[in-house]
Amino acid sequence: MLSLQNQIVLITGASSGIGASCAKIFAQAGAKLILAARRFERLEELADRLGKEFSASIHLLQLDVCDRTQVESSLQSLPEPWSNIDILINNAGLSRGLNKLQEGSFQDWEEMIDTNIKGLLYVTRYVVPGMIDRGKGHVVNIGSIAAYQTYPGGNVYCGSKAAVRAISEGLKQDLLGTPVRVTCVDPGLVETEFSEVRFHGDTERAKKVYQGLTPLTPDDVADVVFFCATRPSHVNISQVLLVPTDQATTTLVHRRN
Ligand code: NDP
Ligand code: 8X3
Repeated sequence: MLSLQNQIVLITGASSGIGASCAKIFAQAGAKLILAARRFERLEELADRLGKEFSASIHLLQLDVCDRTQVESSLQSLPEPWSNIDILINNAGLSRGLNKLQEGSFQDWEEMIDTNIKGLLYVTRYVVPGMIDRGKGHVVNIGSIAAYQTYPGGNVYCGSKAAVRAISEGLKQDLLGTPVRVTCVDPGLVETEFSEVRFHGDTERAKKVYQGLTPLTPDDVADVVFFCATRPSHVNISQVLLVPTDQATTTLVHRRN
């Protein structure tokens, strides 16, 4: 495993799924982690595990990325050794509902847009200027296959991930001439709490999403994020689309039952 000793990595949405797996792989490589999410007790449990397993150095932030004032104050009041963020993993995100647009819930729409688009923008806006000043940095955005292919009922979620794709491209263009890299990692089906959140806690419906196929694991995605973040500084992996072998498009999947 490559060493990331003394690298500071901020991961949003680290309390579950892909974010928690990213925390594990970067901790294993010796990075110092800032783990952010709303569920603080989850972060504490994760930090405890990673501390025991890898002697990881971890700073926790209870943070709702939708709250711009909170994002600003949390990031601007980071204690000195933690403020020089080298790698930002914008992972916090969610889907809510799978309704036809004409029957959609305003609250679900706002939650997705506020988290997946505006939250990502707020965190990026407060972190990237420091990267430019220090002449070093990497932003990894977790997008989705949903950015490329809209599926029925996916309307606003797919739109939010298409925005992440466009914003990642825009940031890369705006950072041209600086050493700061931008990567968008776009996974297909990954079994996490994602579908439980989408279906507002309906675990039976959530399980069916992955039934009969072998989905990606959050560790599979973290592996890719880690690979992108550990290339030589002249190499920028701009986009990665990774899907389960059982998935060809958002809607074309192979199920064995
Ligand atoms: P999980 O539901 O397991 O994890 C989502 C994470 O985002 C949690 O840690 C949650 O923490 C955090 N989060 C949600 N809202 C906020 C908020 N307002 N402020 C801070 N943190 C927040 O799902 P995944 O791990 O699957 O999702 C991670 C990312 O991957 C998302 O952006 C998702 O869109 C994307 N993705 C997922 C795929 C999948 O199939 N699972 C495929 C493609 C992309 P907390 O609730 O504690 O705040
Ligand atoms: C998550 C993957 O296909 O459920 O972004 O939208 S999908």
